[in-house]
Amino acid sequence: MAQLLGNDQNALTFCYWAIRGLAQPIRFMLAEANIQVHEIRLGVDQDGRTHNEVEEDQDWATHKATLQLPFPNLPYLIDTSGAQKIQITQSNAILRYLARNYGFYGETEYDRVQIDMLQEEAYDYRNKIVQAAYTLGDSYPDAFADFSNNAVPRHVDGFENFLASRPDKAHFVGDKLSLADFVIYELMWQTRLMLPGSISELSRPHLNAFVDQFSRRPLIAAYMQSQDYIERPINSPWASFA
Ligand SMILES: N[C@@H](CCC(=O)N[C@@H](CS)C(=O)NCC(=O)O)C(=O)O
Repeated sequence: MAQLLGNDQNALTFCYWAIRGLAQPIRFMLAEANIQVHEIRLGVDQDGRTHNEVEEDQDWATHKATLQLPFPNLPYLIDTSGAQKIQITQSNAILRYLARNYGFYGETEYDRVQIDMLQEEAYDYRNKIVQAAYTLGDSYPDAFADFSNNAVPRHVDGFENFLASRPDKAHFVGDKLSLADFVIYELMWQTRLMLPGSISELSRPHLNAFVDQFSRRPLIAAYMQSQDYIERPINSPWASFA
């Protein structure tokens, strides 16, 4: 059982759990490109009822058996618009494919190097968010303290300082929206929720303004108002921080 969005005649099929997780920057990129997509959300029914962990595993196992992905994983993207069917797993590969197709991969080789570097830096930081969020029970406070004392200063200050040094503070690369902005937006938005006050006008003003500006882009704002938008959970509902 899964929740199906859009039309199965759409050339693009995108599948993930019914959480933000690794999918959210991809969903935002598709919204900003104004692309209609057939989306499959596992772990919920069509009417939105959340499945338990056993049902979740079963959802994915059953669905996976219907696919021929070379490296089965979630998220995956299938594009049937061209002569050759394109099937992609690995969220960063999906983001780069969409960014190349829809003009979010910079203008020059310099831009692309910056984008790649920022994307990997963001993924390192994301792994630390996930490590804390999925530490269960009595160990969570220590994991959270490690996250807030070490990961946040290292990575979030890195992004703040990078942005502060740029002529165009609304974008991480060049003077238009790029892949880097989608992934960094999502993680800064999560950081604000996990650690209130960590990204504010007082604490990290450039990131604070960047997050606000990104969320006011017309197509992004419209997506956030739509029924398809997932505000929470960020992580699996059973995580310590969801
Ligand atoms: N490096 C992979 C990690 C993918 C991953 O760990 N996916 C999780 C959800 S966040 C999953 O449930 N995968 C299904 C599986 O491992 O079979 C990516 O960035 O796409």
